[in-house]
Amino acid sequence: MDDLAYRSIAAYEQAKDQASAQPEAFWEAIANQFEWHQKWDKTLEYDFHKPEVKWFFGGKLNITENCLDRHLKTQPNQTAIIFEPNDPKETAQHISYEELHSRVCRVANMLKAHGAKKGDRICLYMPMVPELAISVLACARIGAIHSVVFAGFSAAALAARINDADCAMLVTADGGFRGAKVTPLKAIADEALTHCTSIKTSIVLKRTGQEVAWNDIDVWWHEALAEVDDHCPAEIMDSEDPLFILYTSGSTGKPKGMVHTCGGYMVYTAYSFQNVFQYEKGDVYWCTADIGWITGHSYIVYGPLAVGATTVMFEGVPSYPECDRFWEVCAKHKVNQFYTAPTAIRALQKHPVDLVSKHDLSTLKVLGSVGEPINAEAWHWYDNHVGKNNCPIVDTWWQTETGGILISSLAGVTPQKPTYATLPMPGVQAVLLDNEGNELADENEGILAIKYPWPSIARTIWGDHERYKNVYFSAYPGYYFPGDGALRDAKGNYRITGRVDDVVIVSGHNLGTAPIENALNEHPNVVESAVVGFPHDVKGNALYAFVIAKNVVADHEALIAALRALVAQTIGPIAKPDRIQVVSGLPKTRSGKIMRRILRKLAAGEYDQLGDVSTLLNPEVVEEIKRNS
Ligand code: 7RM
Repeated sequence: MDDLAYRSIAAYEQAKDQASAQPEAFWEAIANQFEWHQKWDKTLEYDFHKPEVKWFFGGKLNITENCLDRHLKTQPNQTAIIFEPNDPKETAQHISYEELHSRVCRVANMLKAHGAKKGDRICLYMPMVPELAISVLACARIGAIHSVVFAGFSAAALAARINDADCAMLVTADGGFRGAKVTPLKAIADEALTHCTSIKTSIVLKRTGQEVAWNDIDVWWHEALAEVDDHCPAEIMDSEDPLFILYTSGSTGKPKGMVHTCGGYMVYTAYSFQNVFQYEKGDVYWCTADIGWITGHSYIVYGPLAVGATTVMFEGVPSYPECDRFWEVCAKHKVNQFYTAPTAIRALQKHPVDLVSKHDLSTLKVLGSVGEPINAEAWHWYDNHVGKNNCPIVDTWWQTETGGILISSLAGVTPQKPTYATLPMPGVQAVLLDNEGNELADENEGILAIKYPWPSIARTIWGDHERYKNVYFSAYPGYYFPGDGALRDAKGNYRITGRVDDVVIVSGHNLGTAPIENALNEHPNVVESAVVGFPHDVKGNALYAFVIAKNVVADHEALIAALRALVAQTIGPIAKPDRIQVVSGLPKTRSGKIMRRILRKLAAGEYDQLGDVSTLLNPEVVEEIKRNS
């Protein structure tokens, strides 16, 4: 495969021009670099009003042949995955492309031996160990649709996702190591499965060695694997067959199962990986995300492997055993590209800088940021102390729904600007809209929208195409609406200002406020609740819950503790509100709609920006909330 990256500003400009003049020819040339069993009949078919998007339609391929088999001819001994365990005393693993290919084929055969077939949904609820990446690829090998559920999610959240996709199989582990904690994954999965009927087999990887309960459907990974060999021809897939489902929260209670398909997703993740990070053969690249999020799917597994890169997988957390773990690992594995989230940077920035400076970070060439807007202070700390003012920073804007990075600078090729994601990638047509859906020109602020498809756009929400249409294509007909606001400078650089809907990004995690409210409302003593985000110096945003109690409670602290536990149990610990205030009422319009805008101001302590509250049904509660906050 040729180098997919534009290595100079001239090459970039040329690509940008071609992409806007002849978008289909532009993407065809990129798609032609991959191995297809059969070339496509139609490059693009789309209608944002329907909505419908098809890329490389009629093409036949298997993404794992592009991520694995193809590299065996040219670089079988190249390291594909470097696994850095949670415990630094445990030996790191280097898995070559040849070994990865063999292990993926073997696991693929294990899945098949237990009944998995093309089109089945397989839920993966696993720690960040190589077997997770291998399971992802094994599903893709046999044409099964993987649905990875982040191992920090609760039993209830896991059950809801298994049931929504009607998964036939679960792959999990006895437990997972994360910092000083051990998560009892098998026990959580067992609890989840009491609410699920579709799972016929549950394969259990031994990771921690802890005691686990055993059920009829359970199979040990190592025992099942011993029964199969590593010869597994790839299932030939249509370009538009689903590759995976990944859930992301929405503004109503139910998570949205975003569906990505084989051909377009492969082309776009490889293209964006290579261009944004300017990866060069032999470099060591590390993305610190979890494979349970889209960042891990696209930029730990598929994008890097599609271009034959060496990708680091880290099991642990930045603060274990000490708060210099990231820098220690960068030095240990001689990392060249490092990709993390602003929330991690802000947390690490609080510690003495010698925790960074004592490590040799001289191999670093590129730094990346993802998940939320990066504030100026964090940007400069990252630039000064980690990059030593010598590494371009790519601030990458994208979503679960977009599959890959849509707005970012290309490291060292296009100009960076602190706090700006900068320019759309060649082939991505971003615009700013006003509230009426008119395109805004020049320097401006408005609603971010995309007016032409790119190959990795999610094709639907699993089982609910109507919702897909309503959420992304109805507010501004003819455009894809991501739900973010942005401003644009005179040079066309975008700065993402944040969500314009009811999703709050906490420590880089996209949390819908509605499911959290639903969880709070489950408590017998809660009448109603409203959850909003407020600025937090480490997490970016934190959650503030306003709760109306049924009975006048003497002990607010006990109720608050119970509510936090309830949210952790229903959704997961990351969704626990930082603040919970018991109130006698919520500010409402006369038609009964909660005024979240006012709650956001109250949560942020911006009392002088409340605006006119006299039109409220109950203006007195605003005073009460202020008094008791
Ligand atoms: C990749 C990911 C998506 C939401 C998105 C934004 C926010 C992500 C940036 C960002 C400002 C960035 N997928 N977001 N990246 N905001 N600058 N570079 O995070 O589906 O989990 O979240 O995250 O609001 O809509 S996600």
